[in-house]
Amino acid sequence: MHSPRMAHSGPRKKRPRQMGTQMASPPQDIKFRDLVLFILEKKMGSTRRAFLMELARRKGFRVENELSDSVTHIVAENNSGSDVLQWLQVQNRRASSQLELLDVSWLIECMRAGEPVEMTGRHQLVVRRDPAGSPSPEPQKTPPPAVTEISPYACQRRTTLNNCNHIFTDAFEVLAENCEFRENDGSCLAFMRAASVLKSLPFTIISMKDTEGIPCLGDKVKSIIEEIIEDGESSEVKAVLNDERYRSFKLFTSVFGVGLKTSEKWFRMGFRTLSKVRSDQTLKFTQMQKAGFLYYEDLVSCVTKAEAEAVGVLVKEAVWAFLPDAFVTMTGGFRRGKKMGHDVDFLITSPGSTEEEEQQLLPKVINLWERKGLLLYYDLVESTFEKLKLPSRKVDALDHFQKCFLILKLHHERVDSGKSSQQEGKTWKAIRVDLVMCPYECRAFALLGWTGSRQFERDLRRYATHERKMMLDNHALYDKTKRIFLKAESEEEIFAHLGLEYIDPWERNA
Ligand code: DCT
Ligand code: MG
Repeated sequence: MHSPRMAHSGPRKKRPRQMGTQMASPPQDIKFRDLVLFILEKKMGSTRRAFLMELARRKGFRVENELSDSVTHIVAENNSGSDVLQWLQVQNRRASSQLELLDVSWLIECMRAGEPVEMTGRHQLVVRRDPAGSPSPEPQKTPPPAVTEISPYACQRRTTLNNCNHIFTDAFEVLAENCEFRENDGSCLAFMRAASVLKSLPFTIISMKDTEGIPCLGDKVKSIIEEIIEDGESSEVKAVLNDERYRSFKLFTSVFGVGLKTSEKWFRMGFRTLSKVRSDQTLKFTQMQKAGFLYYEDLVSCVTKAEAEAVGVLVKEAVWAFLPDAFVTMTGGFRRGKKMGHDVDFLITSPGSTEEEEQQLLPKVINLWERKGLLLYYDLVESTFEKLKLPSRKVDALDHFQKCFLILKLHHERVDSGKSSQQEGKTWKAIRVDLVMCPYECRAFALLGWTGSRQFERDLRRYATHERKMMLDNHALYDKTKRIFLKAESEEEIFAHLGLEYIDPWERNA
């Protein structure tokens, strides 16, 4: 559970860090006379103990060097209640109801609050068993709930679509995008990680105190959070939203087929609007960009869940016409429970087909749609997949499966719940669809990879590399220590190989 939050009051200024341990502390005024603390060195170590003692004294707590009779609170780290009781016994001191046995987390919360905080079950050390021959311990206290430390890896957090920190995550996403447009990868990643961790929180940040202990929030990020808490907005975000380069890039990249390079070019040439770009006679457009302009209105209006389902029916009809045993799974954002998407992603795999049948499927499907007049654009990318190749080391690597990026014509009558944003007289909507064909043995890895989110995938790979000495990509998982490929039939098995708790797709909206 989260500690009670206080309204943020004081002016925004950087507090001086008061953490030096080198200087001997001058005598401090004792503010809280009812408490006399003693910090146990056992398992904590003398350096950390000295640091905590000094910090607590600075904050006005009375901290004893020795265990005297006046001590009311014993603070320990990595010790159970029984451990502390045993230690007390050696010191010839009896446990009593006057003596509180507390975990260091209580002291740390007091340090943050600048005053004693309430002692709850999670702070109080539990005496599990009566140590042989020891005096009867105090009645058992309620066991602490599992410590909920937030992992710096998105794959160890559950992130549903219930984002209660939109006001912050929207800001960081704008800043991340701006950094991406300026090819400032380091800052881009920092802002994306900040947005991602805030999305996983079960509470709204309302004061800076709430940000304590949350990973991935650097000083820069914190100063922006502080500004939003106090002013309701960030001046930096406001400036970015008004920035010419940001606005132009945002506009240009909203066209299917236009990436950073093209945006940069158009921006340098002085273009600021799409209509000027479109009507320019000197510019050359790729097939993809031509399709992007042609179906621009439909494609920017996003795909609804009902439209995605209707596309799913189309895809299954076509795939099963050629490979009746194939599995067709909707992946991407819709598998994570999103109600809207920029495209619809499908993973196709067939247990019974030969390599050649597998390779022929997507061309056949495209051909069928072409004959039916449903194909508005397609780009078929042939597989470059090699079975024995090690997984890629890159966290953002593309995979090597055969795939097809399409724009399909979806007739309104095929969409359940009636009309999608209909234009006068137009009976269909252009929809972006990605189809991926993968060998049956790879299906769990491909499904995990294509379900996203991108941040979740990046952190899965980063976690595999840095915490497990393994390599994970959309095709396979390789254990570098054992030098073997780890097989998996399901996503659950991949999480298990990685030693991770299973995270359901709707909890991967990192
Ligand atoms: N992906 C991948 N390799 C790619 C492209 C995507 O592994 N070359 C993964 C990452 C997320 C997932 O596939 C789906 O990608 P998108 O459709 O881009 O993202 P989305 O989460 O479905 O979001 P949107 O709603 O915008 O489609
Ligand atoms: Mg998608």
